[in-house]
Amino acid sequence: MSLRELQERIEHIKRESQEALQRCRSVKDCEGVRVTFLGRRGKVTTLFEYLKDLSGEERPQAGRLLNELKSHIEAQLEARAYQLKAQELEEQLQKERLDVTLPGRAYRLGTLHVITQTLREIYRIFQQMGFEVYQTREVETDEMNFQLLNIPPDHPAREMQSTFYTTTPGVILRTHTSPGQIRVMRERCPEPIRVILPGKCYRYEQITPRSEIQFTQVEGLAVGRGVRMSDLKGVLTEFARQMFGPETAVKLRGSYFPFTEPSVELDIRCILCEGRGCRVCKGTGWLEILGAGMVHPTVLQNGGYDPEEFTGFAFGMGPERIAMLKHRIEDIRLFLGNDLRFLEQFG
Ligand code: FA5
Repeated sequence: MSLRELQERIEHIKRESQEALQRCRSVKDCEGVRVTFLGRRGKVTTLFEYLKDLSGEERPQAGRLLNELKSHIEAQLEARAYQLKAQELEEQLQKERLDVTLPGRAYRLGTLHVITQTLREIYRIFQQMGFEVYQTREVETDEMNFQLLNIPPDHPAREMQSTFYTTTPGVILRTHTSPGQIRVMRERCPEPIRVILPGKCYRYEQITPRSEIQFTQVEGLAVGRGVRMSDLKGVLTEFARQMFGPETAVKLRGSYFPFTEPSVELDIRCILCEGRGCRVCKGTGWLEILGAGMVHPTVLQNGGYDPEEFTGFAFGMGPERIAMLKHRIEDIRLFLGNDLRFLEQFG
């Protein structure tokens, strides 16, 4: 082959390779073009074999032209492959399109149970008045739950709190949080005390819209020198106003508990009818929210305090009844009924 013929072949291959690259639809196709032209048996590679047919003067020029052709095709290949790769990526992105403006899936968070919320509100109010939260046990002894609170075995007051017994004699589920009074007094004596004792209580009772067999109570106890009934009244009035609103009217009504003397119950003016009388307050205009009184001297003594020197007040309330009044819930059984339609209202 003459130099001239070689030059023509080079021009031809250049065009041919260019056209082949234009036909490429993928990076893989480009690889095919590379093999056709630059592979070991490729069209450019085989052209180098003709160099030996040329004269000594022509050979360097022909060699240069062939090398240029090789570089040219390599560069074209690279450019086309790059272009196709970008195109493939673009197509892939289009196909797997992700719309980041779509709203995310809502993550369903649970909420605190309405009784937990009520308890926390009660803690907040009493903590502001200097009361500390003191937790005691739910499984109690008959002695703590009754006897040390001035309720001996044959006392008629036991009838008011029907008891769940365990198989262990003398061990019961507490019927109220008051046994915590004895426990905290025995632990703190002779220090002054200002605590609230929250927790679950159990009574073997008929379940009704107002009574459950498991419910919550929050007990309060203050012991010190010179603690008076007026202190109790002040604390409870403040509590009622914070819980039910600043305009809430309260009334202490004489009552009876074996572990307090005198004993009272706290009524608030009916928050539904504002005292005019309705179904909830049974026409009286008042709602009972807790029991309270001055700690009985015998109970103080059982706690280790000398009743000649110390006095105290105590109160006990039911957060379920408070939540029922606040949120106008008509049936206590809803609290433990696990009906989400009810529970979700207190989010
Ligand atoms: C007592 O349990 C006294 N220990 C309260 C007390 C403490 C008085 C300290 C004086 C000094 P009572 O049985 O009334 O009292 O219960 C107190 C509150 O617990 C009630 O007002 C009510 O809100 C709640 N309660 C009682 N029994 C049930 C029940 N079965 N279901 C739901 N709540 C109840």
